[in-house]
Amino acid sequence: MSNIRNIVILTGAGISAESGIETFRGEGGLWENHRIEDVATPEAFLRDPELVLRFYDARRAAIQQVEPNAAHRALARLDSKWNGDLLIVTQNVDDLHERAGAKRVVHMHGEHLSAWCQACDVRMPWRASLIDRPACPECGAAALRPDIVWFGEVPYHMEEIYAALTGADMFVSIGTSGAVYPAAGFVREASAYGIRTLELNLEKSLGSQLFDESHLGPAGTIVPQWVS
Ligand code: BJW
Repeated sequence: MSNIRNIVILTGAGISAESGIETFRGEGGLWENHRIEDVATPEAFLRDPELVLRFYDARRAAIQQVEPNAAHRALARLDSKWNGDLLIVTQNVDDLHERAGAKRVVHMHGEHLSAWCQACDVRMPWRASLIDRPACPECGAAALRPDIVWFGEVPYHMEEIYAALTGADMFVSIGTSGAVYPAAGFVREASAYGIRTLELNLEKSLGSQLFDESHLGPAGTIVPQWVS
């Protein structure tokens, strides 16, 4: 990586799989027989808020019981020693990159440990349940929801992400199936800018053929190998 100065690293559910968090589209990727596309939408929340809040309460509780793995720790090491620009863009809503020590992380699909009041538009740290529709501590309205980007909503930090991508020398995609846009399109955009692209994944993703290079294997093994 001697000629590489600026890196954008995209991570997906696969990087947290070895910490014990299930991926969305693999085996066991259904929750009570609901596909993620059926519970992670504003329409689902309007139709059946109890179902959606129960889903997120269970996931919020679960991520607080797991630990970062070797792949999160390897990226945190890279983050701390890297002299150029480095940005970890995660689609994940867990906090495992931060708990491993990474500093330069943006959560494009939101965060489990945050709640968003739709009445006063304030976001606040949140570790407990939301199912009882507690009042917003800021404005008192019963309008809190998970601070998660659902299908049809605009992902967070897009300006910062595209600015980093256009200035990058290398784009690395780790543990994502390439099924969900706009993240799935980053490799095409990176290639169009002439940026070197690398995929690290358990199996070939949907856009695998678009990468310059692809290494297959568990993230806990191949990410530390790449970083070292
Ligand atoms: C391992 C491993 C190990 C396993 N080691 N690897 C038609 C065409 C194109 C686009 C659209 C369309 N119709 C609608 C759209 C847009 C839509 C979309 O993409 N839909 C698709 C289903 C087609 N996208 C949106 O609506 C987004 N918003 C948007 O586009 O706004 C417009 C806009 C964009 C930009 C600027 C301005 C406007 C919003 C998407 C929100 C996604 N939200 C979710 C849920 C939140 C989290 C939660 O509830 O917990 O985010 S969906 C879910 O999928 C989650 C994930 O972040 C996301 C991606 O999944 P990921 O991470 O790739 O996981 P998996 O399970 O799919 O894959 C895991 C991978 O890991 C696999 O490859 C395994 O092999 C691998 N793996 N173990 C290494 N040990």
